[in-house]
Amino acid sequence: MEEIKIIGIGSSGISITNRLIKRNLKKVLYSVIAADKNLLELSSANEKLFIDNNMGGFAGNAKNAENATIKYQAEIKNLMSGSKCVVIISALGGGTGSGITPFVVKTAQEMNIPNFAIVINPFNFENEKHKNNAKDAINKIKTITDNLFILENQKIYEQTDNNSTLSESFEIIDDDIVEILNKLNG
Ligand SMILES: Nc1nc2c(ncn2[C@@H]2O[C@H](COP(=O)(O)OP(=O)(O)OP(=O)(O)O)[C@@H](O)[C@H]2O)c(=O)[nH]1
Ligand SMILES: [Mg+2]
Repeated sequence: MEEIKIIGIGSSGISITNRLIKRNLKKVLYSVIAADKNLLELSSANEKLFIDNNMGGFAGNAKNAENATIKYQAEIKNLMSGSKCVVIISALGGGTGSGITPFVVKTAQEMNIPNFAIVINPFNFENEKHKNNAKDAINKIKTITDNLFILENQKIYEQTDNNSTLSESFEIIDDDIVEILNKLNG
């Protein structure tokens, strides 16, 4: 495989890709799609797509995020066009990640670009809205593709000590993502 394009979605997608970029992985390019303008400015990704809703995010409303994103389909196609393979990454639960990720996967499928989705389920302590957003998004993605990897943020609790920062803790999930990317990159 020549080159993977990673597309990080939502606030989590920005944070995850920022940490992955520091690992200097070979044969990987980065894009992000998010509604949080301030966080987007802190993104080190090669390409950034801002979904403008004047609120910096969709405050957990996946339906609103999906509706707002439909009019950006041309820009999303632009991000992916010419790619040998795209890997769409998001921690689910919030509005942006849960609402937009299925739409981006569907768009990749429509473009006949080989694509994989890596999604992360919310922690057990998160509210029902977050859990339902994640469930709905996963169910939708499953109707679009079989190339779906599901990781669990809850795993972090089993593997960290109390002295770790949240960002250090998330690296446990990043490690799993890198393992998947290495497999895909052959
Ligand atoms: N593994 C991992 N999970 C994260 C990270 N940052 C946030 N999350 C989780 O991601 C989930 C969704 O949160 P956000 O990414 O902030 O939500 P969003 O997609 O931006 O959605 P809205 O802000 O509601 O529009 C939450 O369950 C967080 O715990 C990260 O860096 N790594
Ligand atoms: Mg957000």
